[in-house]
Amino acid sequence: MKLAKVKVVDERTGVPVDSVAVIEGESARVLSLSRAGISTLAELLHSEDPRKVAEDLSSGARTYSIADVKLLAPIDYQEVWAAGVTYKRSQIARMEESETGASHYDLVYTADRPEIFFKATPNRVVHPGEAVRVRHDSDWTVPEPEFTLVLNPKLEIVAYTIGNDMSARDIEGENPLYLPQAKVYRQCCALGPYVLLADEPLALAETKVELRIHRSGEQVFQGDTNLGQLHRKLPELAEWLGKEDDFPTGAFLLTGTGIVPDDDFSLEDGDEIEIEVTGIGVLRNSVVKGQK
Ligand code: DO4
Ligand code: MG
Repeated sequence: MKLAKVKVVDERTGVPVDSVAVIEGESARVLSLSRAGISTLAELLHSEDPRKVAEDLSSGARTYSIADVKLLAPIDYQEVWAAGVTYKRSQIARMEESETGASHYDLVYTADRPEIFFKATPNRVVHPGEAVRVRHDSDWTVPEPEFTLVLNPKLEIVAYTIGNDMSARDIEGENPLYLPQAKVYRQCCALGPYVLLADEPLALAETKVELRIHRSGEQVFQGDTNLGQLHRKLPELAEWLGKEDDFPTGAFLLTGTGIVPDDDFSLEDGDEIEIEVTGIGVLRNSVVKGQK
């Protein structure tokens, strides 16, 4: 089952309100969450049985065409974290970009403990269709298309979504200690547009992650990978995140990129990014370059 956080105009009051929809093909069945005593997607996802809650609320729900609802990032109040160097492609790219840090990336790929870093708070996450940002002080920034885990407060994987871990490769490459500045800034992350409930088995090798970038109407990059290439197990990443830490509001965990454009590629103002993941959908965002 796929769910989305949506903004629709309340028929009674005429005021736009955030709600949750069950997505079936091109239609969105907008749920009356208050019937279940909840008010957010997170509360639904953190319930004992998210599918049952959504199914129960579906009866009598109003159906819209997806084109008529605004799709929001499926985040409420959770923190966003990310794993790094979880694919061979990322290990190689990181070693190429960093003279001083190359051995760290080499070591972390095979180490028991994965690289996990803080990525964003909800205010830094952009909605589908909105712009992600290239920092004004970066001349080499790329999108990182990442399969993303939605975790409840017990850090159980309750759903999957699509994430974009925007990364300033020049800042990260200059010195590994600059990682938080390369990764965390305004509009540094996109999530959505849908979450896929994780209550059915996931065929890793058949789950393709594809990145397409368009500039002035032309495709300037295409690359793909699949979850069979991921060097870590998904529950293992969630377990490491939870060691000696608490997530009372749940968390999103991006699981790393397996697609890195060639070193001469950087995003430009006005580019259009599409990240497609089998079974989830397509996350589309434009790019804005920050001004000094
Ligand atoms: O330290 C590097 C971060 C790498 C990363 O974000 C990734 O592999 O996706
Ligand atoms: Mg990443």
